[in-house]
Amino acid sequence: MKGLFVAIAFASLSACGGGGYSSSPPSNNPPAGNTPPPSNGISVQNNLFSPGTKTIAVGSEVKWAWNSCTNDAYNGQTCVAHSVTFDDGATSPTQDQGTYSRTFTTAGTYNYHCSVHGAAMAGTITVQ
Ligand SMILES: [Cu+2]
Repeated sequence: MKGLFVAIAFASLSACGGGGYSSSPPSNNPPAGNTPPPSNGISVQNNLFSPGTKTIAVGSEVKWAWNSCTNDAYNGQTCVAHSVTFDDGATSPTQDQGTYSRTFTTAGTYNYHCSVHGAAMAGTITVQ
């Protein structure tokens, strides 16, 4: 995953004319703490899960990727902590960066929410 960030950074520099130096303010670059949403995965944002509902086949793994960092005015970034916490007790850590994966081996409806933001930040996985 680190290599992808390097590739993105290099592409950004190239877009500015190359030369290894960019005069663009860091606020034009994607925050380094974010993880690009995985293919067929779910992005953890401020303050929602995208997509919020998902239907998968029994045995499938779902991956959540945190994209809760925003650039600030001081060349840094601010990242907000969230979790993926299921009603059945399974949970990710409360974290502001990274990923979480869960494999669903039994058909059913799995409701989850963010332990920080409660019912206002919730999602559902339907396994069939
Ligand atoms: Cu949250």
